[in-house]
Amino acid sequence: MTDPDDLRARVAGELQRARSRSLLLTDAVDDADLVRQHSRLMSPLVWDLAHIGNQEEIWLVRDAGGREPVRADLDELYDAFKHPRADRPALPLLGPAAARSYVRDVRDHVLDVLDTAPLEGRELVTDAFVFGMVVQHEQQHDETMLATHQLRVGDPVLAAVPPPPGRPVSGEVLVPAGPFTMGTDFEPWALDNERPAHRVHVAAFRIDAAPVTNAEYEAFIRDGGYTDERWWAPDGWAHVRAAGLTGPGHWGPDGTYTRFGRTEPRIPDEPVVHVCWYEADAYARWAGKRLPSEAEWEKAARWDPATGRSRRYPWGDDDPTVEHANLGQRHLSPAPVGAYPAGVSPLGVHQLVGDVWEWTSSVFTGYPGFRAFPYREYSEVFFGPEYRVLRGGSFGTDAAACRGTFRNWDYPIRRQIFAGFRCARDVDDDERS
Ligand code: AVJ
Ligand code: FE
Repeated sequence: MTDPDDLRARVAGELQRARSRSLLLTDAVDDADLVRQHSRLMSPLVWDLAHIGNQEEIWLVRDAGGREPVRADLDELYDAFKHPRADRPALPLLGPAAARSYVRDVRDHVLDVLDTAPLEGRELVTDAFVFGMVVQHEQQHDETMLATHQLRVGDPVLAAVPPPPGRPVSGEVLVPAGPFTMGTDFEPWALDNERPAHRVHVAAFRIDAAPVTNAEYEAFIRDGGYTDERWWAPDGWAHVRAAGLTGPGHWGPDGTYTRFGRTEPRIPDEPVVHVCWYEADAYARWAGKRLPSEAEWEKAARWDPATGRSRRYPWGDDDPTVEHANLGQRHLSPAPVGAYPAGVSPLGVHQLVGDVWEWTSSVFTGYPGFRAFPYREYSEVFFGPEYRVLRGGSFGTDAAACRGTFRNWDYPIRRQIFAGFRCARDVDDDERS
């Protein structure tokens, strides 16, 4: 059992870390940029900021704390289900100064609640879970705001050290047939869709040892991949032509890409990013492979052949450090393949966590025995065939919102998120042993 005061200190530290990041992302631009909509797919940054505060008020000030509302009148404005992103700029939103002061007020109340919160108790999870959920909510919106920064036009305003160098990694890793434990009952901050733990039988398969790189993806384009219907799912073919796609998002002519306002030569051994599910699916077919299912991805990431146990992360049960994975906006790009030898899985698969979200072939559904917690709108209302699951987190994902069990989802046409992929392949009967 963790001492409640240690847990309190840890929660306070995580809340502070998330807030520093939110402020970094919103203080980096001027007020005109904060209220502007940089893409119809995204909210104005000032909406994200106040929405973070409003969710924190609802879950921690009112629900966990039992306190009076700070600003009950804001609930409607910042309810993501009431207003699609495209409509948010037209709302009577709090301006930059008012939004900043609102999130500060809410946070003051929350730290007060945290001082006396029992942080233990409930049936499914402890009270600390609600704090963990709010930390993850802020970090998830911070990643969304980072994606908005990528769509923003103008001079660069973000800076970071470059990622560590790569080393050659290629080929595939055989994952033998057999059951493994998918999902979790133990991970304290796991969200409802990661629960419960359940056994899944997975047939033998091969998975790429590293994510698909820019150089590999360029070969697909050079081979006419975007104009050859054979490689595309029917809906994907319709989309690629209607949208006029010719390569990943933010790629320019002459081998460049633009990220966070800087145009640079593409790095060949860096994982490709800003591709939609249809592009990943088409590449895989062209390569004679397919996308891994979610269960395959998680088995490759968590299953330890020595013990048969599922680990928290590919490298073991320890929380991520900068040696393990490219997470948390420490760098402003994916790292080249082979850059994280300390993060490799027991079977030898690299960079499953961090760098780029990885598209899987799976649609988003609840695990057997799923129970919505603490609200249906986090996951359950998204279950269904229209969303594909992504795994592993990106360079923009904070460790607080990233685990071997963590599930993300988006529409198959979307590529504003930091998404790439790796491929998998069935094992032929004569190869099985
Ligand atoms: C899990 C990233 C798809 O951003 O829509 C934020 C996370 N849920 N606020 C999203 C979320 C409510 C969610 N994703
Ligand atoms: Fe939200």
